[in-house]
Amino acid sequence: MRNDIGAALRAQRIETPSWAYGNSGTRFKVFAQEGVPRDPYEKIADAAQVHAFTGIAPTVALHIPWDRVDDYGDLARHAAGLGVGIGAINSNVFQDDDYKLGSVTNPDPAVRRKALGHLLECVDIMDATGSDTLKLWFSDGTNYPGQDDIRARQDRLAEALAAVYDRLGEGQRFLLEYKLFEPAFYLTDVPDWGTAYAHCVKLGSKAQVVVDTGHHAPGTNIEFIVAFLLREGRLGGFDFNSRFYADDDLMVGAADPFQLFRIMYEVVRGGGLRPEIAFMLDQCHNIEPKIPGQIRSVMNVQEATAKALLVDGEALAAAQAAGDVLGANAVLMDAYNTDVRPLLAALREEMGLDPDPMRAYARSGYFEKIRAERVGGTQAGWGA
Ligand code: LRH
Ligand code: MN
Repeated sequence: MRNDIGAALRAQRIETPSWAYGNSGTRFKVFAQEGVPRDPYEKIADAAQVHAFTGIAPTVALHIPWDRVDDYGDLARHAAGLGVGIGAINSNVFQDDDYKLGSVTNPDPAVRRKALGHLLECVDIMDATGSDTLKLWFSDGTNYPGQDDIRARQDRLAEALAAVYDRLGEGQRFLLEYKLFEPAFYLTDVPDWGTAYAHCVKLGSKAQVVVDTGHHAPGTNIEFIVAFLLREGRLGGFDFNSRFYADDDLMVGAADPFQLFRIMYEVVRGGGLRPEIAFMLDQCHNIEPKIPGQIRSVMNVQEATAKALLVDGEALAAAQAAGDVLGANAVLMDAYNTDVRPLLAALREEMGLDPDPMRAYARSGYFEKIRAERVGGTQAGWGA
């Protein structure tokens, strides 16, 4: 394997979400699972397992209030003791009764102040945990035309984002997440990358866009958005998952591994394989076991990245310059059709890891241990 590819793969960093280790589901049913964590400490212990077996998942994203604790410094020390760090802090202004008509865009100034208060509290938690990234997703929107004024809501949103931006400390940033629809079904106030990008550009370099791969209209060319935002220096990161229909939050690469490859190719081509870009998973393992689901997901991103790194850039550029349509496409497909599992198995052995993380985790007895220990208490979930 070329040294640069090996070095890039060893340096890859994928962040797992604390909420993927808790119970999750749909409006129809949340199927509880044995051994599920009861608190953020146990969630972080499970995330540390994913890092232990993959070697490339050293941080955990938190979600507030799902991961609220009395002492965030102690939680960060707990994580460090397990060999992981606290990643992005995710705000949550989508589950409080007061936010029915919106959070930062709500017509009621008192509700807007409450929402802003939560966002600023999340920056305090960044200070306490050493996190440098705040992730902002707003469920804000309307369900019927005329329900509220589109322009006024954008003014309110811009005002709140500016206040959060001003609160950010040295080395801190926020990532603004967009989503086409759900839970709002007529208008979402940050529905697409263009809206998120425009708000971020107005504020400054500490405001960047996060691309959640499940948040686009069917047929959207997501890798174009990635290439464009990278070129603009406004790609802050990804919420990786996959979907067949809507925001299904399935394992990344499971529904469309070719799309994930195309996205990672634009990341590699655009110089995006670097620590400033947060490669986060945002998934729900509604029916499958959660820790193996996360391990498989990290491996899916790793495989797509390895294939992207194998693209013969010189041959591709030559074919593109020559207008050789089929030749250029073939260069990309050759990389995509390369079985990278043997080289990744070898890489893991070089990293002192078992070449087969899924088998190694299954043999570790960790699941049997947590299933026996985690009896009683309240299993973690979305607390909706
Ligand atoms: C919204 C979203 C957002 C998170 C939530 C868990 O759909 O993608 O990133 O806050 O899922
Ligand atoms: Mn997301």
